[in-house]
Amino acid sequence: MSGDHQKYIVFKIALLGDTAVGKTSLVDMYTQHRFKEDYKPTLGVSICVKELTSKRINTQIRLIIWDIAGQEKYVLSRKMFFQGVMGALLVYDITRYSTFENIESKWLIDLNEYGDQDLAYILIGNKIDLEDSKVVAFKDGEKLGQKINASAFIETSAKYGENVEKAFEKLVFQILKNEGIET
Ligand code: G3D
Ligand code: MG
Repeated sequence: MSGDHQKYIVFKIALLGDTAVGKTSLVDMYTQHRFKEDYKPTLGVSICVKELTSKRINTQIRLIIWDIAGQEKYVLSRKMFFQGVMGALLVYDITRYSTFENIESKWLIDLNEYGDQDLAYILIGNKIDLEDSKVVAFKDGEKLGQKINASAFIETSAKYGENVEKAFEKLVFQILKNEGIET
C-alpha cells in the first residue's frame, strides 16, 4: 500500500511586547485545547504547545509557543528565548501609546539582534474591544507594520477572540512560505 504520508513539523514561535499588552491572553485564547504548558520560572518564560493540521499540504504542525513571563529574567535569557524561533508576534496595546512606541524602539531591536535573519513576524494591535480608550489608530499600526516589514498587521481582541486565530494562522503561513513548504 502506498499513499501520501503525512508530514510532521515543529515550529518554535514567540510573543514579544510590553507587560500587560495581552500576550498571555492571546496564547490562552488560541490554545484553548492545549495539552501542555510549562512555566520555567528560572528562565522567566512560559512555554505551551498547539497542534495544527493542514489538510491542504498534508502536514501536521506542532507549535511551541514561548511567552515572556518575567521581564527581568527575559533580559537575562534572551539568547535562549530567541534560539530557533521561526516566527514572532509583536504585540502592542491599542490603549497605551508607549507599548506601540516600544515595538520599534525595543522589541524589534531584540528581534534583529537575537533572532534569525529570515524569521517571520507580524504586528498585532491588541484590545480592539476597548474602542473608547483607543489611542493608536489602525492607520498608524498599518504604517508601522509596513515600515518594519512585518508580514501582516492585525488588530485583535484576546478578550473576545476576535482575529486571534487569524493572527497565529498568518504567522504560521508565513513561516511555511519562508521554509518553502507553502507557496
Ligand atoms: P501580558 O501577558 O502581555 O503581560 P496579559 O498580558 O495577557 O496578562 O493581559 C494583561 C491584562 O490585559 C489582563 O487584565 C487581561 O485580561 C487584559 N487583556 C488582555 N487582552 C485583552 C483584550 O483584548 N481586551 C481587553 N479588554 N483586555 C485584555 P487583568 O485585569 O487580568 O490584569
Ligand atoms: Mg503574560
